[in-house]
Amino acid sequence: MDYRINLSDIDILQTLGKGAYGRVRLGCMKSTGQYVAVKIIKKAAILQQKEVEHLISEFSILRRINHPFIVDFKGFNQDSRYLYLILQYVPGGDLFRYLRTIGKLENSHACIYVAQMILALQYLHQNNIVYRDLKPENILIGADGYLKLTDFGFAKVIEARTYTLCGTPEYLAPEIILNKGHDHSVDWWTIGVLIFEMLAGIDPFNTNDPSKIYKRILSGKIRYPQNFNPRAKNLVKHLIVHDASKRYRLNDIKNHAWFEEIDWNRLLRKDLRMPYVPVPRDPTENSNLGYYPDSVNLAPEIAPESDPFIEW
Ligand code: ISQ
Repeated sequence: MDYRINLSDIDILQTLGKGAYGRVRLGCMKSTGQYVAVKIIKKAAILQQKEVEHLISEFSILRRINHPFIVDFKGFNQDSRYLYLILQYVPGGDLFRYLRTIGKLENSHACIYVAQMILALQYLHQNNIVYRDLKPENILIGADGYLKLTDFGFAKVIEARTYTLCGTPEYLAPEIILNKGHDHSVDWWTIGVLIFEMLAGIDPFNTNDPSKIYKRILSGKIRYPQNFNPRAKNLVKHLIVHDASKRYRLNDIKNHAWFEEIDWNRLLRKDLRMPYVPVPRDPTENSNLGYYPDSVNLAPEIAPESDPFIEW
């Protein structure tokens, strides 16, 4: 399947978000009126080899995955200056903004939100992808109130664990025999941080002095607010664990008492009631997604043959 989408088929509208790579703008498919999100990446900003690799990896991951709690990939294009990733438009804003607006989440709401991210990570891990960048900014709220994970710029494809089937076993490390890749475990740490932030309204390592943040993470000390749900606290204590081999992983997490109320199968089928459903609105009218000046010039451009195109 060819994912190339003609940019001349899209009206490019206001900016939805900004990052180091460039920005995400709202687009409207001229033929259908359907909204899309267009992630615009400035080639000049990604000249370092590592960043090019991240981008190629983001693209190759997005094109092969499909999950209810992950933003849908629609296509891509490029011209001499920009790369364009065309994604599903998710209208409810991101969880960062939502959290800052309402302060913190009720326990049952946090639980059902985190559960969706666990299913998204489970799916990615099953497909040998580690996400590595879970945070409220990367979680969008869909029109139906279900969440969508976005931004695969840091996601990494890891080696499929097939070593045990080939080669001699004498040299196999226990974590390979036991299929306990430490790669996945970084995502379970971030689930712990996410649970804390949703319930406390602030991340567990927050400090006024940004230079102290690494020290705080490495110190391992976390202070829980008084009213922090005890089951959630128990779970976080098993996730924010320095020794990755001792950290809870998928089954420990899904079977934890904090998720007692969650019917994982019904959740995956989107057969549960969501705590918050965004009010439908015209996305081109003063959005709740924040104001970013639309300074990127998107005049359609036909690229000359010699352009430094990136081969996907
Ligand atoms: C889709 N819809 C709204 C905002 C977005 C931001 C980043 C990536 C995809 C998005």
